[in-house]
Amino acid sequence: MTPARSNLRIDSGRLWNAIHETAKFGGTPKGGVRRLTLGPEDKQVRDWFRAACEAAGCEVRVDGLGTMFAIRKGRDMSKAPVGLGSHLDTQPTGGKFDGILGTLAALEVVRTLNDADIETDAPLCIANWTNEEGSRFAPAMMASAAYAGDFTTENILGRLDAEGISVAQALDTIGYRGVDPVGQQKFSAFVELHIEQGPLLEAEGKTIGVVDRGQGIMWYDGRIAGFASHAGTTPMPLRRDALAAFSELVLAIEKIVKDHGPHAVGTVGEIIVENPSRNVIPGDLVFTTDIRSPDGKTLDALHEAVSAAAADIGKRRKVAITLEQVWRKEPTVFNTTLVDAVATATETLGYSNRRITSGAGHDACNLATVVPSAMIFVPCKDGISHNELEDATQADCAAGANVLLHTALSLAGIAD
Ligand code: HGY
Ligand code: MN
Ligand code: MN
Repeated sequence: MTPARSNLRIDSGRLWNAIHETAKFGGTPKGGVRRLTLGPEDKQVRDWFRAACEAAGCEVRVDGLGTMFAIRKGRDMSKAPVGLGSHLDTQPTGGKFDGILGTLAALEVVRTLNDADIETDAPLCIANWTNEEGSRFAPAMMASAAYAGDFTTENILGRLDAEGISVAQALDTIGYRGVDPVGQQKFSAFVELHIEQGPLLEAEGKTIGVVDRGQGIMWYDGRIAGFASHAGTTPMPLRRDALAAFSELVLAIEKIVKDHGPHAVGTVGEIIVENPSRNVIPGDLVFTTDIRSPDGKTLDALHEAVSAAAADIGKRRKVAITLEQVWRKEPTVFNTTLVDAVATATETLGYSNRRITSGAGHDACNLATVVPSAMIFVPCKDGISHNELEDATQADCAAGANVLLHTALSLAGIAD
């Protein structure tokens, strides 16, 4: 690569401005972003993203699950593009960087190549994957999972949110149900930049995480059926209290996961008591659970132990506990050639770095099952994410985007 090319850097201020400009779509008083997938705020950011990509000379296409693909032409259009990007949807109490950094850094790569009048040999393609977060519709990384063949498009279109609205209806409401079949857009490789969403890089003073693995994930839908009765007249030994049973199960899950540690985590993030009332013993409730480990056998052991605990608690408390595993994502091993390309770009740029396993799931983890894929991490403040306090520095975002730029150039080649 000529010295001029090797000295190429993204425009840090432009990337930083784009991150903060899009943060207004769903911006919260606490400085976070609430942009649930396929809602009105997601439409706003999608429209912004489409306009920005088209202004940068990309052709924007949308597939049947709303995933957006912005293609920057290369010299040889017979070659499959190098994929970049991430997601623009957020958690209910999300931040400005989760997903957004990777998607806007990919746009910044295109803008930088335009400014430098550099044509790549293979085309580039920025992806904005629909519903990475999985908060409104399950599972997480939903559209990239369908792209990877884990679910049919029809199955995903029929998924319902808590109000009974389907993915199909939500896509139609915001006008992002595209005509391209899911999976039509091919890639020669896919590289995703993301904040670490954990504490390691910051604690070790490292600028870049060269991601070589990702945790496996299991999601459960749970239900407990006890018996609603009078809070004042029902003797304690006769109660079939669904909420008391749930409470015991939550602590049992926490203990089981800790006993399988240190590389296992478990969370019960949602519970809804049906027809709650202060003076009625809870009869019925539903809940969800998220359990993860980088090791597939540990996932199996966790599944067995948690299922046994639910059965034991249900029997002792005379309540019916159902724990349905609704999603299992196997642990990810990223493509070594691509991981090495990220490492080479990072070393050439002189950024401190370390290999790292991703605790969070990402679209690149799904892509990795069908396309050579890799990820780049940058630190986030105090390792906080999925929280309105989520924060990162302009310098680290720029560093990550520069690694993305030079990794993309090494993979796509430059047309001389
Ligand atoms: O759940 C995850 O790991 C991702 O943030 N959706
Ligand atoms: Mn994310
Ligand atoms: Mn997230």
